Amino acid sequence: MRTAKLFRYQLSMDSGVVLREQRLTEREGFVVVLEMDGKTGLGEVAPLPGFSHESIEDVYPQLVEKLTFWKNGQRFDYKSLHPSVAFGLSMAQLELDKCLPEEGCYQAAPLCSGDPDDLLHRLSTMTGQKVAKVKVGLYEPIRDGLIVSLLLESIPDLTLRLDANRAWTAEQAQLFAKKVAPSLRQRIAFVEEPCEAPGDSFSFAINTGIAIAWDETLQHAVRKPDFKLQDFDGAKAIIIKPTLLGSVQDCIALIEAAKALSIKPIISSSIESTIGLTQLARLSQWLLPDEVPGLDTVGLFAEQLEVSWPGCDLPISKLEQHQLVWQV
Ligand code: OSB
Ligand code: MG
Repeated sequence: MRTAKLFRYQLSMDSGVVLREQRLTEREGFVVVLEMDGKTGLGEVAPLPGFSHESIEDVYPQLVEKLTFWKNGQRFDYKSLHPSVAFGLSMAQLELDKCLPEEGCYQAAPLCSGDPDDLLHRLSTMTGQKVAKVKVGLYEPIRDGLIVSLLLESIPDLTLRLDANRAWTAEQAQLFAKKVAPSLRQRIAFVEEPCEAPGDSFSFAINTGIAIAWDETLQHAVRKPDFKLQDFDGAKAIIIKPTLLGSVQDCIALIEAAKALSIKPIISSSIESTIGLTQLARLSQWLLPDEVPGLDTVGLFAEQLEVSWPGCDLPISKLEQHQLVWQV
């Protein structure tokens, strides 16, 4: 006996969350609940406005169609689905099949988008590998360079991941690099997407010796039919955001391809609720046990959904309190 339910959730965000110059006051998405032979699998389908190409309205008919097929005994086929739908359905199926190990990596790289004192405080309580992520490109590149140097000099065992979200011109990226002494540059694990043009990001890496990672460039490229990861081997790392990329199987294939090219894959959040976020933590622990994932986004919310992120004391709203929009 198979049943499928589709919930539509709305979660309030912490007040100051800004994405692509837009304030995000509320996060919306669907949660799929599959039940079969007393087992349950959950999957989150939550296109991220400004990042996903599909909208929340686009995903609903695909979900209803695929869940109807599933109810009738068919297997999911993830080809030609919106990435967020492929991710959510494949995750629900994986959980139903008990193929997603329980253990998760909840030690996400702490995210800092302004106050270095706040980050210093959080890092002082961190055990193990000290990795943090700092958003750059929001202020003057020289100021970013000075803050990065200050952090690296204050904490000798700290490694930083920086994310510029393509904010810099080639010249601005150069101004940033000039403020970071060459002896400190290896402790920048990578800068995600320093420049608007991927070619400029690549030149930045060559000229400064500071490694780069592809995020937007990768999310964009995987949509093309002739995509080959080999074409992106100028980067030290790739940021894997399953909600923007597709099924768990596609993510695994990309991780394997990256490993073969000695590119570090990093599983990261697209601001999923705690349902999707804890599954990403489990996926990361399973596939990349030695890598700290980029999942420090629970703090952007004002509430958790159904399950708790370890150590997070935000209130939890239960799935049943949200709208059950469809079931079969
Ligand atoms: O800028 O990389 C981004 C989340 C949603 C959309 C865009 C971004 C992010 C993150 C996730 O930064 C957290 C992380 O990668 O550590
Ligand atoms: Mg990024």
